[in-house]
Amino acid sequence: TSEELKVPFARTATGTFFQEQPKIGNPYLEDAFLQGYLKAHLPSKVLEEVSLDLERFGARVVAEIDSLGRECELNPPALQQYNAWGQRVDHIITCPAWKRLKEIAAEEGLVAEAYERRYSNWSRVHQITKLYLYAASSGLFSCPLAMTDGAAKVIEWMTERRGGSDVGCSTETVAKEQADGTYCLYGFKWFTSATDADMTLTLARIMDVHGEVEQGSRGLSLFFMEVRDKEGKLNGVEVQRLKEKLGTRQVPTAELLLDGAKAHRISAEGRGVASIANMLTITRIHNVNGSVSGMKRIINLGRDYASKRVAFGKFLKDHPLHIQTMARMEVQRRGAFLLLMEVARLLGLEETSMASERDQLLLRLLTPVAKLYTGKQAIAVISEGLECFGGQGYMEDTGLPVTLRDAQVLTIWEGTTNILSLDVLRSLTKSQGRALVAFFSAVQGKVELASNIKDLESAVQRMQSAISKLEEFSQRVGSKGPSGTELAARDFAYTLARIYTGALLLEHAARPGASFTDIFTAQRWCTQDLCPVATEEATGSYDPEVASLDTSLVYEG
Ligand code: UCC
Ligand code: FAD
Repeated sequence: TSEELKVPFARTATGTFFQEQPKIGNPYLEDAFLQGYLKAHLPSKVLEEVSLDLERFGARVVAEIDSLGRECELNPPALQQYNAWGQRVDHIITCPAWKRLKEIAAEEGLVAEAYERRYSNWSRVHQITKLYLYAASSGLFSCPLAMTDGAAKVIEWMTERRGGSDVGCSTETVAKEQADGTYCLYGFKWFTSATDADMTLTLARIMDVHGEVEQGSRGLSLFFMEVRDKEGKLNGVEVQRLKEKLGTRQVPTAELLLDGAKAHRISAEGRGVASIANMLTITRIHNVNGSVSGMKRIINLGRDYASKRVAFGKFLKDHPLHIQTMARMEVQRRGAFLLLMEVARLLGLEETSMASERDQLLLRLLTPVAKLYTGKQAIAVISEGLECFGGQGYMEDTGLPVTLRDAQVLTIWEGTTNILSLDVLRSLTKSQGRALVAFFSAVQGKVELASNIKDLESAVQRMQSAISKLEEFSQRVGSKGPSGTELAARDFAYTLARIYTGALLLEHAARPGASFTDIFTAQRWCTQDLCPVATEEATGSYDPEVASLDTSLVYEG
């Protein structure tokens, strides 16, 4: 009847209001901050080519990669242990989207770019920028790419049941030398993420003629092994089970038994841990990229949503408090992005033998600093990001919650926050303090660039005071002995991250052609992140005029 037709929720009708879905745009074109960075640093010819490539690739991320990534989340890997005839096959089945992502990665040269070095020392910046556009949409295919890159540099290796931080004590796999000089490996690998790889590099202890092995890091050597033989049969490897994980479910992480796997030793005996150092640098930089890329994606979706969703009679973007929340997320992303670019730039210099001693020390020190700090930022920003979508942010089928589940691993794998804080100390000890001298000199150089700019005056002052406090602290903490130094490791590493990021933001804001949002970002960081307590100056950031700056920060580009 006509009476029934007027009822909006009757029968198949589910109401008249449907919220529009948030969408990502071309992640290169929408990122004015990234474009500003490339313009400031790349030589003009390189900039011309790289920006064309990034614009094209950004369009491919939106049109093709993003939906493949989602498919990988919806179709996680499975393990087929036996075939229909009862034979053990241990076949890890991945979905077509995962395989397609592998092809795209090869087509785009997402790892090769770094080794072909078309743009000399800038090739790493090009590669990492491309990965930055890619990672958050890639359904974690960024993970095997990180390991491939690490292996290309040196190796890929595996954690055992006893644990993954203390590799020296936890690795039980043994290697028996064969008459032909190869080895057979026996052990249990507790975490192996690259299970669909063709080859792997792994640590094991060589048994002597009496069957004895040396314990600790010094007993470990590095081995290369192919996962399958020419007929496709597993090389003395059994896949025990796939891991049940909070996130990264797209990645086929498995427990493997090595039962006589044939392998070749590729490091000097007992130099296994030292020889994976290069890999640690590469994969940790990929981790930084995963963190920054994840932050960027949730912010992009959030700002699109804020211009579509109405609450209390206006768009979310017209509620200053909502936009202030997003602006704070964006400040974190911008700071983390510059730190990512800084380590990529230093890596590029090192790989082309153009790095000064200071650059090398900085690369060694900043890699763990950036990994540990951006991982924490990513979890916080992405968690806040889900809240920006209200209840929808919590709904699995929006594809939003997966971003938080995937972010949680960023502070665990590739070394936990504490292990990396201790690695920061290791880099200082190993360099006899020269890494810290390099740090202060690089920071001062960047801050000085900003010292004559009126709008940056108070930010520079805050930085100078933070630097002095850090210098004092570094001198004082040394006198507390090794256990006192160890207890300070995390706070110390966070402080290094905050100060270096502040210096990068100041440098960026001081360059010719910097925008007012660049200046505002540096001011914000130096007010809130160097010393986030509510100082008199901090209360200035609650002024109504600041709200329009918040909008510019969130919607720029
Ligand atoms: O989790 C994993 C992968 C998952 C997927 C990857 C995806 C990536 C991103 C995706 C984006 C979304 S793979 C497993 C990761 N595992 C770890 O990171 C291990 C954590 N544990 C550590 O980092 C520890 O610090 C150890 C195992 C590296 C070191 O322990 P030790 O036994 O106490 O080591 P030592 O005795 O202090 O160091 C042994 C040697 C020394 O050199 P020499 O012998 O010449 O004095 C150290 O200086 O190794 C050197 N070394 C280093 N060199 C140790 N760490 C480093 C380093 N970071 N750089 C350079
Ligand atoms: P633990 O070392 O037991 O850490 C537990 C806690 O103790 C942490 O909070 C840690 O910070 C703290 N802690 C430990 N030691 C110290 C210390 N000295 N001082 C202060 N605090 C300390 N590994 C691989 O080799 N290959 C892979 O492909 C791989 N894939 C993975 C995939 C996933 C999804 C996950 C979650 C892990 C993977 N790992 C892989 C293993 C990973 O690298 C380790 O789990 C990680 O390094 C932490 O080691 P652990 O598990 O032994 O933790």
